[in-house]
Amino acid sequence: MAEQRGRVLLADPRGYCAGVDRAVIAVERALEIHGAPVYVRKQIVHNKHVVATLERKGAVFVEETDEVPEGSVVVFSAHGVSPAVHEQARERQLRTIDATCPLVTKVHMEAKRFARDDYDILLIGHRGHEEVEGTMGEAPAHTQLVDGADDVASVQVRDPDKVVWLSQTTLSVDETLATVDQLKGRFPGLQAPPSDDICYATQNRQQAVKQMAADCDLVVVVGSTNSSNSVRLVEVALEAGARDSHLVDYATEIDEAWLDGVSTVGVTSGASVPEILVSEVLDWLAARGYADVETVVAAEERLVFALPHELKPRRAALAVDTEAATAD
Ligand code: 2E4
Ligand code: SF4
Repeated sequence: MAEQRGRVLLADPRGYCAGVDRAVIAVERALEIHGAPVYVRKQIVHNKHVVATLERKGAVFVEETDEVPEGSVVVFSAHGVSPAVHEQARERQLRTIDATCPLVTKVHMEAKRFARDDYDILLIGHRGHEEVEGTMGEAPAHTQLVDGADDVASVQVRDPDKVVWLSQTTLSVDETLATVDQLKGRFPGLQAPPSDDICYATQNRQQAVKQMAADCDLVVVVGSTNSSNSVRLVEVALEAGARDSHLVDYATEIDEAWLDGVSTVGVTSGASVPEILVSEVLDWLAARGYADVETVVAAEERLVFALPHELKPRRAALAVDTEAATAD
């Protein structure tokens, strides 16, 4: 056994949220019902291991629906799609299964509603992220992207008393509040979303990291580099006082040098990360003298989402996409 070098603080909650669980099961269920190949537009969730595992089971990941043979089954990823993508799928007679997280759909509904009421919508989020592209697509003529503080100065609105901010679901809570404060400096009448757009899972994972960060010499976050919520956990850890923090997909990516002089290692994972990858990190650390694991609990999560309606038993036959048209 390795000589004891220090302890591990393990964040709780971490890993899969209800939306990811539902999306991954949706692809597995689609494969069971329809057989391989089942096409998936974009990565179902932003995790290398999840994508590779589903590929081995017969999922084929594509960037756009025009890569999917006409009449085939296609799953839309958890991050959501714009009405234009539903339309393209309809044109190609694709049989769609929409695995968009219901909490992303909620933001789409807010965007549609505020566009219908002729508001200017300031969408706080990361340029190029799939979720932002999907949400903006609901009301492109009414929506401006605010990708952090640098964009605040260039925002233009028609009526400063008819402006609302919405956001991507996986942002840093603190950074978003700071951006909102700056926007309010320019538009005092700015309205807030009717309920939090940054979702419960994002908030809870950030809160757990905050609770342990100041006690950690190193925080290892398990997650992929294109996973917004996972990347945010590294930033939150450093912001909240961790001496060092790194994002890894697999335990084998941890550099032994990161452990020099380290007595407390924090471990957490993004919302798209299967627990097996965290277990492998804990084993890797235990083999190097960090076998003592203490859990840091920030919240209890019980939320479970029903599967997409296209997969419900009574509706085994898939309908051709019938999503309502855009508000614009
Ligand atoms: C859908 C919405 O958005 P992010 O890059 O964090 O996605 P990821 O797939 O890593 O996490 C799951 C998810 C999916 C989060 N929000
Ligand atoms: Fe849904 Fe939140 Fe999970 Fe994203 S992180 S899939 S919004 S529950």
